[in-house]
Amino acid sequence: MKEIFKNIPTIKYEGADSKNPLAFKFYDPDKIVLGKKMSEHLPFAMAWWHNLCATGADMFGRGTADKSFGAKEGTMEHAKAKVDAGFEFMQKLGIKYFCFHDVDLVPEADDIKETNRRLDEISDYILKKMQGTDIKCLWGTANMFSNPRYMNGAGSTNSADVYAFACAQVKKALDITVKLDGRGYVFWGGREGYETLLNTDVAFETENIARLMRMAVDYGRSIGFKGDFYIEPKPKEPMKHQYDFDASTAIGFLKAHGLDKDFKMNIEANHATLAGHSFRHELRISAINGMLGSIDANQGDLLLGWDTDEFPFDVYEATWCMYEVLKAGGLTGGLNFDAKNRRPSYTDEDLFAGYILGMDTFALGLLNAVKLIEDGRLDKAVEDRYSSFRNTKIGSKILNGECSLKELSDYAEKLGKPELPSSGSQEILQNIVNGVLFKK
Ligand code: XUL
Ligand code: CO
Repeated sequence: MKEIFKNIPTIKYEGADSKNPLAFKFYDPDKIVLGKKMSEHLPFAMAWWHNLCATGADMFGRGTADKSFGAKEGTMEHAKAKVDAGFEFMQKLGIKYFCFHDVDLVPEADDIKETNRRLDEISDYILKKMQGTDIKCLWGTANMFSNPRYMNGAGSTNSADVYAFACAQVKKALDITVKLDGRGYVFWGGREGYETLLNTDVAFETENIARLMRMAVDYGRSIGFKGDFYIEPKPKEPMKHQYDFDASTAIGFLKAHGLDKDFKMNIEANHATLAGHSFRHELRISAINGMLGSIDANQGDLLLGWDTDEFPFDVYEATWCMYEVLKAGGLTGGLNFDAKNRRPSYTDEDLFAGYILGMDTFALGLLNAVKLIEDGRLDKAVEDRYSSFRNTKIGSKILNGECSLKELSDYAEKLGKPELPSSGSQEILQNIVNGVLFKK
């Protein structure tokens, strides 16, 4: 097999003192952390779309990066060259998983029968590539937002024929995901939302989305898919309002439609901040509902109001992410870098450097989270903060559901005036965090 990234060696762990831009400084895959290899805590995945397809084009200019990989774009030779490039990339970085949309893999034809034939051909090719490696599929999905037919969404479309096409794409993407033994299947809302309520029947559209998901679950289980389905919440962009606004909204939707046993959340950092939440908030809401499945690891720019999909660089954010993940007992999914190089970073070296940055940032996040958990003071502070519910008679009665509103009212009247709650101690806790993280 011809080497594609000829100037890039296999990326190794060299430690924090290394000045080599093509080496890991913190990600040491075999290092044991809390009894598990770092690589097991951090199941990193490559996103086919950003890494092998996107060239840096934006609405003001065409791409800057060459992703032809020696083949003519729009051909099956190119589709295969992308597979070769992707596997070489993952092997050089020691990445064990990949994620894809159907049309990341092959150029979409005018007729869906031909697109599906191409998908069969490329998935045979990928399957062959996977043999003899330890590379696996994290999740697959169908792109139901790029083609003009999805201008009004897929499940939320007003056209029954377009709805049928969306179902056809989901069916095929599930077939391919199962064929590649994927751990999960993702629904990102795409254009499932609306531009104006003047022309929109929200109840109708959300029922139709649920119907599509129910059919996907039934079909997936019928062909032996044992993994999780995921919703990837996002509040806006491309639509003004998207139905899967955030984790709470998506979880409520799943419960209302009886889909919560088959679905979990795929939380993306940049989507969380677009929803006006922290990444950590979205992870916590998912975790307390038993629905923290997988993560799209990236970050946004707080000065920009859109989905910039940057590589993770913020070590505090990665620390809180891994804190939540460890507390939740790990991920059944993985950490997919739904991230792209900035437009002026267009070289092969930049492509690898983005992943090295993301992997090192998450390795630091993991090590930091372990330090904070082992220190124990944050846990203790949270526990102590609610102690009045455990250490007093009235508190325990409330927790056990043994009080009526009337009894509590009588209790309050007897008391006359409660003491103020204990201090929130936020600044003390923040000092503890820095003390633990930056201890020499
Ligand atoms: C878009 C986004 C998607 C999903 C998969 O904002 O995050 O790439 O991850 O459809
Ligand atoms: Co994403």
